[in-house]
Amino acid sequence: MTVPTDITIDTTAPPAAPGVRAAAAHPDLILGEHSLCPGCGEPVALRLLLETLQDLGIVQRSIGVVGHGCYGSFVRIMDVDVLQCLHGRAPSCATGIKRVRPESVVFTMQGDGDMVNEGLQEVLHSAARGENITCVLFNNGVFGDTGGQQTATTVLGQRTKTSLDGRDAEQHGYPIPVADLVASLQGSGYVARTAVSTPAGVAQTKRMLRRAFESQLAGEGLSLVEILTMCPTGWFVPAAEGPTYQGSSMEAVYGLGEIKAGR
Ligand SMILES: Cc1ncc(C[n+]2csc(CCOP(=O)(O)OP(=O)(O)O)c2C)c(N)n1
Ligand code: SF4
Ligand SMILES: [Mg+2]
Repeated sequence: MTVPTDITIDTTAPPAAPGVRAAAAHPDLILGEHSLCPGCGEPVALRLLLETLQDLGIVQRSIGVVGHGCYGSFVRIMDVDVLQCLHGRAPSCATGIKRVRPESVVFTMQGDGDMVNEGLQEVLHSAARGENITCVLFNNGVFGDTGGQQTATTVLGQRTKTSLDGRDAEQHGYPIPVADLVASLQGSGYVARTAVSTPAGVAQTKRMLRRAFESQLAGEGLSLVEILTMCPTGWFVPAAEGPTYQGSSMEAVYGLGEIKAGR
């Protein structure tokens, strides 16, 4: 991916009223175009995440820790301090940053392959320790970046590159509901599962992200927002059918809503 150099700023646009951020066609904290597939849900989730930091006025003290997956290319277009660490290790790196710089607002951005396959112990131990960080999971039920293989969150019956006839419990085991696991630990503060497949889901995701960061600001322990994101490429469905497919598969199985609010 190349970083665009021809970004223009409209200096003729009227300023927003004090304390009100103008609705921007292009989010302030995204520098240029992403390189992900048409119909991918991850750019939508990224925008909501960055808008939340802006809405809360915490951009300057926010530090993101990014895992490895298709969203990894966002580090080049995010106008927020970020570091990228080894697969699945983002919660541990975030722990270190937050402990050294407690005044910072620290978040992770991980996929299901990264968080639930490659680094499940990292997020669980961080939650058990009550680390005051916010973990954001982009869950599409596949290793999107490497071609759509099954992950630990793939739901039963879901077709992936390594489960062409659909995930089968006897052969592949059962999916891991990571948000529920994190919520069950005493050190977690706020935990929610949401989706970006509908306008209502987008609005709900924004509210939940805000509550998660407010929880961190209140020092309640680890907060986690699991965002179900479309991966039409990895699901073998046309881009336009991604939201419907997600609604009938992952959303139907996992269910959406707040799982834990405050401890
Ligand atoms: C230790 C290690 N394991 C696996 C890989 C390959 N790998 C890189 S990105 C990725 C997919 C990550 O999937 P996910 O976090 O779900 O992100 P998505 O692409 O679906 O957004 C994998 C398996 C690797 N590079 N190194
Ligand atoms: S493979 Fe899936 S997760 Fe990756 S960019 Fe394409 S749609 Fe998005
Ligand atoms: Mg994934």
